[in-house]
Amino acid sequence: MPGPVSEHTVPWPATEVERYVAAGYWQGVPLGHLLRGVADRTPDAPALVDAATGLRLTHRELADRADATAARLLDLGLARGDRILVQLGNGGEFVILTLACLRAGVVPVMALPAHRRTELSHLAAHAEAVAIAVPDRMRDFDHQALAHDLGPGVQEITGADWLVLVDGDHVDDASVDLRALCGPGTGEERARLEAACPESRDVAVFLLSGGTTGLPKLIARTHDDYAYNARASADMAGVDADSVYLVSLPAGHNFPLACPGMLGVLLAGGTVVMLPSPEPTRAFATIAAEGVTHTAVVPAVAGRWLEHAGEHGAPPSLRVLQVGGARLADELAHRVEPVLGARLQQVFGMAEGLLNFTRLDDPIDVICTTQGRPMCPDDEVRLVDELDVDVAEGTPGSLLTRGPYTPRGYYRAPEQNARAFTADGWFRSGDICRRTPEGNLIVEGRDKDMINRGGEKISAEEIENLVYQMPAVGQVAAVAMPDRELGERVCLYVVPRPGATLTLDEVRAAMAALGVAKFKWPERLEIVDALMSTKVGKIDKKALRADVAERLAHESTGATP
Ligand code: OOB
Repeated sequence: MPGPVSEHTVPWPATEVERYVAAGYWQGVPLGHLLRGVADRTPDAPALVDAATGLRLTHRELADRADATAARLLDLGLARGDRILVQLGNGGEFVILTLACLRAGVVPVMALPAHRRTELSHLAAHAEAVAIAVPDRMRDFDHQALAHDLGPGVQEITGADWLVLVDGDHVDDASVDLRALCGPGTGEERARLEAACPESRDVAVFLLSGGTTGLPKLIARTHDDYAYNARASADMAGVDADSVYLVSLPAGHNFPLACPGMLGVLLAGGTVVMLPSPEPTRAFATIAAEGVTHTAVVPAVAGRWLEHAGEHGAPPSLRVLQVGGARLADELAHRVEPVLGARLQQVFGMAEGLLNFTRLDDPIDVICTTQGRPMCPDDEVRLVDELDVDVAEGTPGSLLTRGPYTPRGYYRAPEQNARAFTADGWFRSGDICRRTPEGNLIVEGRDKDMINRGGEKISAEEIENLVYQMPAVGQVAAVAMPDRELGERVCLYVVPRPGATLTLDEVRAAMAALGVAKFKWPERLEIVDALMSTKVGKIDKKALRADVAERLAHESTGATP
């Protein structure tokens, strides 16, 4: 049977725990209990709107549904501490199921709708999941069939049954109907759940790391730390009971989940509106119809929204637009307030913890040209050189951090932890930042081998490992190429084996056959005789990035390199 989660998490040292409790960051109350408390205080206030189905629930109705769903999860045989992969679109079921998990102590592993066999089978195996929640179909893909296909492989590892919960009109006999599972209950489930609620130090959710290693790592966020994450973020964004927050980024990302996202807004007694995508026409119509006051987007979406607002006008209710996940160009930042009529809040965060925000009342220059400063007075941030020595004030350095909502290690990953964390518990974010005299951070680059495609993080090593499975490939390097729309896309440099040839279409077909999320598929291929290397013989990614940038620049001016 799957082992307990706590065996493989890295706890904060006892002295830090004491400090975080004494300071009031960790309140000792599990998230499900906190949300139930909100429902008790403001039962009739609106809590959830599913813009696609029209479902509307008050805080009491949502809490009751969460309890009813939690009880049904337990009836299905799930137990506190069990893991469930959640791969749902942005809808009511995502919210109800997530809250039900928090209530029952079942730990959701936040997969993305774009994930396919490769990602899901790894996540299920690594988390030793006993269940998965998927849509029946989404964008022409049969998620239900894949979910069942994963079963035997996962069961071999866990030795437990594999449950497939399906959201949609076509639920197979072998699946559990998620809509029915998330339906109203009798109102009597509450006592049962309160008798068996998780501890506040338990793992509440597993987030996925942005990824620099071969396979994505899991980040175990506890009830205590994640509740603080959500609550303090709500303060940063000026969210209160009157706030209406739109979720249009994939809801399982930390940003729309808890920064403040769905959880922070619900904890504040506000309303969460779920929308399947940030496509501007639909998003603007929803913002106007629901009186949305706050939302979070990545820079690529902010750009599309600005363009759309320029032509069609902006929805009047929006007060705060949070932008994060990738560096926002100063030029776009300056247009947010005049064009959208909303205050811009830059958010430089990571699923591993640390969150930086520009404050709503910061000077406009700070808001538009920096990525803000840490949310918590007890966030520790150092900027260091290659030897982990602090750099001089004002010069760029690699960001290390510790704090009350930054776990001390990845889940079940001692080898990666030895590299990603220092011996005294600092997380190496891999971001190169500079600190302004006022204490704000500017993200200037990174020293991690990752490609940031419009906010979706892609590990170069993961792509390279996959491409190495192709017989035609002798040597490969995946690097970021600049892109006007998404910031970066994946470019592949390949040295073919003698006599072999390779096309981009073949690489993409191989990715499809392996079942890799489409956002990771390379979008350009350079066939070369040799890969540029550094003096010590390592592949010179910096030179390769410069090379592709130069090629693109030449192509756009029509010149040949
Ligand atoms: C957010 O979280 P992740 O885990 O998907 O990615 C974290 C990484 C950071 O280490 C940094 O490299 C990059 O994404 N990043 C930014 C940024 N926000 C994130 N780079 C430049 N400017 C920014 N504003 O992306 C995330 C988590 C919570 C809130 C917001 C974003």
